[in-house]
Amino acid sequence: MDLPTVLVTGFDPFAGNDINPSGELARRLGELGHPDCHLVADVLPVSFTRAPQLLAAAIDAHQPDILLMLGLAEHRHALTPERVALNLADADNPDNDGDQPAEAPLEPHGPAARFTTLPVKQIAHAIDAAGIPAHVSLTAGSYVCNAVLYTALGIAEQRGDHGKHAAAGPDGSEHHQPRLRAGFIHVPATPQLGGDPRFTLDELERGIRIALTTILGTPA
Ligand code: PCA
Repeated sequence: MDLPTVLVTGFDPFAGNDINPSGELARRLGELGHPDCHLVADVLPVSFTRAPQLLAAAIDAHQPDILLMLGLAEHRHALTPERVALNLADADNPDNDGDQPAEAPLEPHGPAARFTTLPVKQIAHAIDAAGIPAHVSLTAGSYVCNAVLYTALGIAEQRGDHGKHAAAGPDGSEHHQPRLRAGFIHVPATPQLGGDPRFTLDELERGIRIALTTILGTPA
């Protein structure tokens, strides 16, 4: 049986930090892999314009069955799978391109919100049960992480929710795209960033591996 393809993404450092644990985790998982899937990884720029574009290109290139995006939420004290992405760009700080949108829609004609298609409660319970603080977060905020989640869920909707289906290719031919299950987990600051000493990169990696195992173990 073919193993499912999982795309894990993280982000570059931002807001004056030298590192972003989400990018480090994506790189690490891409190098080490996971026994139950074909794991590919990408690190996205913290840019309202470029991150959604590069994410869409990575989805096109890898055709994943599952997309797990990671980002840093410096002031949270747990791993937090996100329930909802909002059609809103409202930044307290400029992104890495110097853009700072205020109260702007991400897609002028898009829905107000899109819901993740990952089992967020099961993910949070499984991580928490392994001794790593985790809980479901209602929204991914209104910065770049929310923007990529909103974009990804829009792409996933276009692929349909009913398993493999035919889609017309650019040349009019039909090809099959796998259903895409997509979601986002914010990770807390590591000790290097002044975070809780418990949240070492190793421990965050353990938590994300539990999330992957949980996702892979739930039906598509
Ligand atoms: N966290 C930011 C953007 C990049 C990241 O790692 C966010 O929560 O939107």
